[in-house]
Amino acid sequence: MPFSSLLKFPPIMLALSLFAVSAAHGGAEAEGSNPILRDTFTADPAPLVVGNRLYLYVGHDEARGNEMFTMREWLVYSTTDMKRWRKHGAIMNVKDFTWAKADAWASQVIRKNGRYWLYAAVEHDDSRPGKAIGVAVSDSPTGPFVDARGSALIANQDTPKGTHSWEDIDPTVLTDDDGTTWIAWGNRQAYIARLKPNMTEIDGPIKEITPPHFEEGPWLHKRGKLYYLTYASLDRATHSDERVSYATATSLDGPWTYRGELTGSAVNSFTIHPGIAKFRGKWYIFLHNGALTIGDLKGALGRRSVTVEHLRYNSDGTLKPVVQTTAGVTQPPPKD
Ligand code: FUB
Repeated sequence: MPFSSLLKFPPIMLALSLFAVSAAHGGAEAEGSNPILRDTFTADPAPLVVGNRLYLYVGHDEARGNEMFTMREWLVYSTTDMKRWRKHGAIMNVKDFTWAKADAWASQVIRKNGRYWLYAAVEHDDSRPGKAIGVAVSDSPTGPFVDARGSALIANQDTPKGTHSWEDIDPTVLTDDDGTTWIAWGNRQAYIARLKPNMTEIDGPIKEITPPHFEEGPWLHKRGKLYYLTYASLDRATHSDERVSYATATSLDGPWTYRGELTGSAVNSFTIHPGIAKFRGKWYIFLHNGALTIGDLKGALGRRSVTVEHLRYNSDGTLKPVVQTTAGVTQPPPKD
């Protein structure tokens, strides 16, 4: 809002609107503290840096009562300073994939050839039962996105050795230095494949790359010559909620070397879902938890909220443990 328009409002209204902003961040907490998005419940964060702006794609958690996940659409927010977040609204509804019947689950958007490509997990209709991955495209990072092929890019039947019908979820996409784009995804089984340059077809075989304790939510990124596969893990022998673990490789094809756990579990949430980006020279890891209350709706399995923490590397390329905090990135990274 420009300063000139503020002059139209009497002082009491100005005071109330400033209070609303500060109340939205919990009063005493610094702007940008965790959870970073507080206007609604959000999950499965997927950052994308475009110039001086970081876009954050999320699923919209709308569960009521004890519903598990009620997710119909994907939303996008953006920031230039990692403190103040601008809401851009919905970029696509699951109904826009006409072959899908429900579940706007985890997504990621990448930019290629000047366009923005959204890869997203949904529930396929009964013609190809099970979870599936769709691809949509837009000329703007804030959408709207439209289905780019009119059918699933990956359906349950494309991974016949998988153990269950919801294994084909949570796509993550990475364009390598040679220009080829790869997609990885999975639940309990993790897969990777190359995409054709048109971004809407798989190119060649689908390879299974399941690392130890892999549950879901893979995220691919590269730093220097090293590739990272960061994911929601569940060591059923010791934990009842997901944590984040990671593996590294010198080639996307593998072999992947397991590097252990990166985080503990999220507050009040069975799931945790990593998304990683380098922005203005610093590395960040986005996660979600169930800590937020909005009105009379308490955080829960299906009412999650996105958070962010600093991501730090050791000199050998391994990652330093990430502690989930309320201050998040409003504080400098911890000293070693
Ligand atoms: O948000 C729905 C599902 O929960 C995602 O696809 C998983 O990664 C988990 O966060």
